[in-house]
Parts: sequence; C-alpha cells; structure tokens
Amino acid sequence: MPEISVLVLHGPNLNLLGLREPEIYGSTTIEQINQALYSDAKKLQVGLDCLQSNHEGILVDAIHNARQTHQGIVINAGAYTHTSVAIRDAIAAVQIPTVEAHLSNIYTREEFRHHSYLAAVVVGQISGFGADSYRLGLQAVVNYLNR
Ligand code: CA2
Repeated sequence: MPEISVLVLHGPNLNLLGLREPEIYGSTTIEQINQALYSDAKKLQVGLDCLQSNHEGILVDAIHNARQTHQGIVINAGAYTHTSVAIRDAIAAVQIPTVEAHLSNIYTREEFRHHSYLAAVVVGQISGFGADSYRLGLQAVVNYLNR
C-alpha cells in the first residue's frame, strides 16, 4: 500500500468539461483527466482519489475527511476559488499540503477571477495549462511531500 495518497477535488461545473465551452476549457473530459491522473499516480507510486462536486459543503466535508486518508490535496475549486471563505478555512484547518490548479490562466481573464481566496493557504498554484494543470499539481504535491 502506498505511503502517500492524494485527493483531487474538482469544483462546480467541472463535470461539464469537454462537453461545453471547449474554446475556454478544452475538449478533455473530467473522466479523461482522472484517468491520466490515475496513470500518473501509479508511476509516482502514490494512491489517488478523485471527487467532483457542485456543492460547497460537500467539498468542505471532503477536505475534512481527508485528514484520516490523504496526505496531499490538488483542488480546482472552480468558481468557489473566487468566493469561498469556507473552502479556504477548511484547507487552513486540516493543514494538508494543498496545490490549487486551474485549467485556464485566471490572471488573463476577467478581473473577478484574479483573486483567489485559496491562494494564501495553499502550497502553490498552477494556472493555465489546461488538463496538464492537474497533472503538474499532482507531481508538485508529491514532490513537496517527498522532500
Ligand atoms: O480555469 C479553471 O480551472 C477555473 O477554475 C474554472 C472555473 C472558473 O470559474 C474559474 O475562474 C477558473 C469554471 C469551471 C466551469 O467549467 C465548465 C466546463 C465546461 C463548460 C462550462 C463550464
């Protein structure tokens, strides 16, 4: 059994990836992203679980529950990035090293996307590399945990 297990959280509307607005978010589906992550996790010899939810409280519960099961988190909180003090507080409370990932470069988009409530409580942020942002995030959190 791997010593390290990582939780990947996808926030609201990300279940629609690949099905709507491919010009912004690409044509890769969430299932394809998760498959690539499971394959990477196997090579990195870490455990992996992926969860998508459109509900803030479910994401908060998942972060709390990770205390017993996961040593690292990669989160794309979607629009909650820009609104959720609750998700920020949950990440700060559990003290599990967390990487924030975004498909798009949030700093080249509308002004309201330039502020992340999560940025101050995560280890780091990866933004703008499409589906690769998650893969880079997984690699980054594993490197962080192994160092
Ligand atoms: O770039 C990202 O990953 C975002 O977290 C995506 C969020 C957006 O609110 C953030 O500002 C940046 C939106 C996710 C919506 O996903 C969709 C996917 C397909 C079709 C429609 C929405």
